[in-house]
Amino acid sequence: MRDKILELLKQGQPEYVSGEAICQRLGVSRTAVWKHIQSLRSMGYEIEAVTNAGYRLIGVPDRLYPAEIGWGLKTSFMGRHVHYCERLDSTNRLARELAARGVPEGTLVVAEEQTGGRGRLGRGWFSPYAKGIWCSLILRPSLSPLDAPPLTMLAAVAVAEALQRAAGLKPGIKWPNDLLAGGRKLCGILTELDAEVEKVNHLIVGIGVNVNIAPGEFPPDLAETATSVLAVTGRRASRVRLLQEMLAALEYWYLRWQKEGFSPVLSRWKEYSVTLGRAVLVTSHRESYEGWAEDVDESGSLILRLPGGQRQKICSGEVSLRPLHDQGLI
Ligand code: BT5
Repeated sequence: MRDKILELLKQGQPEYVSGEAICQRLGVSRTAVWKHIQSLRSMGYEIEAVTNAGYRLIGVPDRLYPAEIGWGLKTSFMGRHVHYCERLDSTNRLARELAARGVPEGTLVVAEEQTGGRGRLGRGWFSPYAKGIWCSLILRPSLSPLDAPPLTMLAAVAVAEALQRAAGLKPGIKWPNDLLAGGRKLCGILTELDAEVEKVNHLIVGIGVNVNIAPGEFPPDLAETATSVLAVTGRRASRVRLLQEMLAALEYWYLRWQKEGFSPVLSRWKEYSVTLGRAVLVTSHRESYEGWAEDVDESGSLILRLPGGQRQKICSGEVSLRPLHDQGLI
């Protein structure tokens, strides 16, 4: 009911919507409307109430409320079911639980703050309150676990496009799926699988985007390596708008990938790549390789040209980009 009242106020903007009209449209009493208006105000909505005119929405809080995400969202299933939490240990952890309970494909878990945000290999993810997008999506593609890596690259492409559309910032993608701006990390993606030998049951795509974190707000260990939309552009960006663009781009590429395979995603990925054509150091399991990042193949693996001339295929690992001045490129 509260969200329906909010919708009427949004539709009415910038005019007043009379209390009477709300009562009639929704079949509730004046007192009930008043209670919901109070509840919206306590959530941070600014609503003017004027006798004989009605209610007018004049300010929307900077929160990733489901009603905000849904307003103007251009997807058919991605992000159509939202689990919102103000504070959560990890959106990936909750998404996993929900996926096991059978929630629909495209369900989104989003938190204003994560107290135990996770990176890969047990690392942490800094996720301060209302300053980023900390979210996880539940997908149920029919594929074998071996074919999952391209989906993470697909997510990186979608977030890169969304950043361009919503914040006017063109990030680079470092293989396989870190988004960088000015050489610093802007977004990280953590994909977790629940699979049997032959078949993926569900996949959790966890995405963390630093949006309105001021440069001085990063903890010391990230001060030199992390960045945010605010730090790069000098402007605060709308997290709701950015998330809506992310969901739209994710749905677009996910459907396209199901119809046409990985090829179109890979070409788009290459347009954003800051790894290919550069000297890199790759640490993979216990081995590390230095070489020239030559290509990414149809399975999402990185193809390195080693100093001896042989090619080395790498399925997973960490890439350090060698500074351009060490490569004689600048
Ligand atoms: C990642 O791991 O880049 C994946 C991060 C995924 C985070 C999202 S947030 C929503 C969802 N729920 C979760 O619990 N997680 C996902 P990795 O490549 O392992 O990078 C982790 C490393 O990045 C850390 O060890 C830090 O050095 C650095 N780091 C931590 N927080 C950061 C931040 N906010 N911005 C940039 N770098 C960060």
